[in-house]
Amino acid sequence: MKLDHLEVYHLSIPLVHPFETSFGRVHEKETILIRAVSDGLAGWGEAPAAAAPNYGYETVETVLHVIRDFLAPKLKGQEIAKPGPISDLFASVRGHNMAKAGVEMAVLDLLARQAGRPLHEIVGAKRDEIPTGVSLGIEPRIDALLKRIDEALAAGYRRIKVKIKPRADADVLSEIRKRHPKIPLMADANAAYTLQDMPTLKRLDEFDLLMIEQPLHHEDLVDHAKLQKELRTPICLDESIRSWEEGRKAIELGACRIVNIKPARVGGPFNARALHNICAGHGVPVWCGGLLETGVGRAHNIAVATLPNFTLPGDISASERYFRQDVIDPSVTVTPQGTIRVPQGPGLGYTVLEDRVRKFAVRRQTVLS
Ligand code: OSB
Ligand code: MG
Repeated sequence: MKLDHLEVYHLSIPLVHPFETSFGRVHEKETILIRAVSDGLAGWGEAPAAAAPNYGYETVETVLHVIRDFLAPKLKGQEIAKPGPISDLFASVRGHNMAKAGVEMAVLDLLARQAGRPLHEIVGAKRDEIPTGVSLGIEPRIDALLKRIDEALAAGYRRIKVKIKPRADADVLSEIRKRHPKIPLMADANAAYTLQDMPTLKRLDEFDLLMIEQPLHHEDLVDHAKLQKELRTPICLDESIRSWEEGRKAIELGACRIVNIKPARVGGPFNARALHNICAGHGVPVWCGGLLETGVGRAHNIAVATLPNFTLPGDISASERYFRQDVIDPSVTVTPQGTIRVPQGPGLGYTVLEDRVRKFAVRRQTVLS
């Protein structure tokens, strides 16, 4: 298979509810969708970078630049025989994992549709259903957060994750535990602490959290290992793990006991699978994180999350929690049991609504033709 056409859409979609983390608050999701075409069939991928380089250094601008000027030229005239880690072709481009992931996803969806097979049969495993949870942003008022927790529990979600930051941590968790002493609960700090905050971080042990996600610097492993020795609560790494090699090093150092796998963060679904396998080999459980993706990225995440070592409920929640209108049909829904049914149709298993994509697109560019 050779690509006839590759195009990139920059979308801006209003969020149903603003999302606040330790690094800031967003009211809309900016993202890049990639459409790959061969023989009249299209495949879709997503590079869910944001407008600003807060979670990672990539932004919608850098994704567009890197795909257009460096990745797309490598695909020109290239024969792609079968689904696989297309990001190998991009090895000479350092970093920019989200850009690489978005292209790999689009090509993978296209090949899967050509073969008439669902994505999860190619990059994941045979599974009908995956358990899932929610990630709740920081709220200016604790009552608002407690209400959102109640709603998520009533909807069936199996695990609650809340964002924390210095001075909005132990008190918040204490209020949650007063109301819900037993629910599966975790906290994500998005790199907001340092080892100087050891007393605060040690206090979090009293809340029986499933884990604390990325407490320290976004590229750190060594200090996380020091911290893990002092904590009863397992550390889960997100930002710090950008490849399966880093996953291996983190585990060998004792920097974490759990890994959040985001296919976009690690350069695509096949790198995500390699990271999953390394973790499985070390007995380290994983779960699938998210980056407020549209249905396109969400469907790719669902496929990867069917792999057997995704034993913990992740952050893949229903489309309606994020967007009034998603770009796929049907939108992603969650059962009253807190699971997502894995779609069985070819490729993503959802129809990409191209008129919706155009509606939310602020920019569109052909990068290969
Ligand atoms: O750290 O997991 C994170 C959203 C944006 C950037 C970083 C993170 C998140 C989330 C939400 O926690 C995940 C989601 O619901 O898609
Ligand atoms: Mg995180």
